[in-house]
Amino acid sequence: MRGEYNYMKMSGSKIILKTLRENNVDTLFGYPGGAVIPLYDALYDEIEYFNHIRPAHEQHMIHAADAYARTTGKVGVAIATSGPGATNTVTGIATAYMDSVPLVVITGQVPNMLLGKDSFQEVDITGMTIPITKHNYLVRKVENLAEVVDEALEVAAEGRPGPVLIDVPKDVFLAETEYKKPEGKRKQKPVEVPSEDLLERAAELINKSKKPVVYAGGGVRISQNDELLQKLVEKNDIPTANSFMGYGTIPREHRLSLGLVGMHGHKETNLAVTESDLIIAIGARFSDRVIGKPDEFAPKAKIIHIDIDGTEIDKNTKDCVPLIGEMKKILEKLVEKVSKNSREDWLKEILSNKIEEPDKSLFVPKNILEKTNEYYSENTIVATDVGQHQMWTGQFWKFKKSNEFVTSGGLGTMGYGLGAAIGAKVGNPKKDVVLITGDGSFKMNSGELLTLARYNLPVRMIMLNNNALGMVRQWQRMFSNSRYSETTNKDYVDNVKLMDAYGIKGYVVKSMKELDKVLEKTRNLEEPIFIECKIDQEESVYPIVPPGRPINELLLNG
Ligand SMILES: Cc1ncc(C[n+]2csc(CCOP(=O)(O)OP(=O)(O)O)c2C)c(N)n1
Ligand SMILES: [Mg+2]
Repeated sequence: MRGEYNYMKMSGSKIILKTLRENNVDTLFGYPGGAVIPLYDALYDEIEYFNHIRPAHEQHMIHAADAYARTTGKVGVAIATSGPGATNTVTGIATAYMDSVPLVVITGQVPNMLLGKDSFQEVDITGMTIPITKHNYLVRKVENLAEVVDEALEVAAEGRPGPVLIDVPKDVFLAETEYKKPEGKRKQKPVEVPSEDLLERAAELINKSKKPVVYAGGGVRISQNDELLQKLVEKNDIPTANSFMGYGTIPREHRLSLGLVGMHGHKETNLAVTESDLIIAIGARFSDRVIGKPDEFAPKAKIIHIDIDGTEIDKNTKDCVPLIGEMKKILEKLVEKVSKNSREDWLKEILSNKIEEPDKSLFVPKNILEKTNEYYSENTIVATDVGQHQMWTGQFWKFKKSNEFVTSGGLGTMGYGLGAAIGAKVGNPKKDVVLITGDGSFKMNSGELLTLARYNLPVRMIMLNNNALGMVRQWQRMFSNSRYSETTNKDYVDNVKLMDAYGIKGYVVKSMKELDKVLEKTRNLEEPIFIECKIDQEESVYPIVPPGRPINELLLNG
C-alpha cells in the first residue's frame, strides 16, 4: 500500500514549515511568487498556526522582519521568491547585517536542472549576499533541508547575531523525503569567558580611574544585559554614553545617562569622552560615526573593550584591554570586582557643558519630539527613517528600555522606517509604536501604507516635513558652500489625501498647540494615524562634528 511505504515522507515545503514550528517560529513575513508556490501551498494548510504578513514590497518586508527581531529578541523569518523577489531583499539584509540583527531569509530558486542557465527569474542570490550575511546556503537536496533550516535559525541568533539566507530550488520544495528531527549539535557550544587575570586588570583600571566613561552599544541590548550594565555603572558611579544601537540600555533619565556620543552626540557627552581617562566599551564597535578622527578619539583614555566578537577588538582602536566572551558572565564578574564609588565631581564637571534649551513654545524638532514623547512615554517603540529626523529622535527621545529604538544605524537606510514600524507592531501588539519619518524617506516606503491599512496596525506616524533631503542639504550648507544640488523638494504631495486613499486619518500641524490637540484627540484610537509637522527648512542637527574631525570639535551652529 502506497500510504504505508510513504508513511513518514514529507515534501521539502512541509519540512521547512515543520522545522520552523519545532523552533517556535510563529510569524512569517513573506511575498509569494513562482519559485515559492510550493511553499505557499504548504502554508495554505497551516495558516491557522502561522501569522503571515504580506507587505507591498520585499525590501520593507525584510525591514519588518528585522524590527520584529530587534523588538522581540526572536529571529525574524522572511520568504521571497527567486530573481527580483530575492534581489529586493538585499538592502534589508545589508541593513540587518550592519546592525547585527538575527534573520532567516528563505528565497525560492529556479529548479536544480535550470540552475546556471540564465533561466527566468534566476539570480545567484547566495553569491550576491555572501558579504552581507553571517552565513548562507543553497540547498540542492531535500534530505538536507531540515538540518539547514534548524542550523540557520541557530546561526542567526548565536553569538553576535546576523542575517542568514537559505536559497531553495523549486524542485527541492516539491521533492519528498523522510523527515528526521535535526539533532541540533551546535547547541552545546562552550561559552567563552576571559581569564581571571584580564578581568582583574580591567577591574583595577576601573577602580583607579578618576574620569571613566562607559560606552554601551547594541551588544548590551542584544544580549539582554541592561540590568547588569546598570548594576555595574551604579556600583562604581560611571557616567554612561550610548551608541544608537545601545540606546535605552540605561534609561535616558537615569542620573548616569549621558545619551548619545559621536557625530551628533550631546556636547557634554563628547567632551566627557575626550576628557576621560578610561573608556569602557561594552558591546560597541567604535564606528566612525562615534569616534570621528580615530587617533584623536578619547586621547587621554585607556580602553577596555568587552565584546562577544573577538574580531571587533582593535578593529577601530589600538591597545585596548580585551574582554572577549559572553557579556553576562563578564559583567557579573566585573560587578563583583569593582569597588563601590561616588563620582559626584566628575559628573558635575561633565554636566556643566550642557547647552541651553530652546523656548518650549517654539515649533521646532526638539519640542515636537518631546511633546510626542509625553503622550507616548510608557511601553513605546520608536522606529525612524534616516536623516535629520532620525538624529533628533536619538538626541531628544527619553528612552526607558532597550529594544524601544528601532533605527538603521550602520547602513543608514532611508525607507527603513515604515516597514520597521509594521514589524515592531506585529511583534508587540500591546505596545504603542511611533514612527518618526522625513518627507524624503517616506516617499521611499509609503507603499507600505497598504500593509498598515490591511492589517489595521495602529502605528503613529509623525512626519517632520522640511520639504528637503534635510540631512544632505545641511551638509551642503555647512561643507559645500550652500550649493543645494538636488536636495530641496519642490514637489508637493498632499499627504492627508494620500492617507485618505488608504483609509488612514491624516493631520497637518504647524504649531505646538495644534500638535498637542491632535495627539490628544488621536491618543486612544486603535487605527493608524498620520501627523505631518511642517517645520522650517533651515532647522539643523546640532551638535555636528565635521567629518574626519575629533568629536570634541563639535559645531553648535553654522
Ligand atoms: C537609500 C538611501 N538613499 C540616500 C541616502 C542619503 N541620505 C541620507 S539622509 C538623506 C535625507 C533624508 O531626507 P528626509 O527623509 O526628508 O529626512 P530629513 O533629513 O529631511 O529629516 C539622504 C538623501 C540614504 N541614507 N539612504
Ligand atoms: Mg526632509
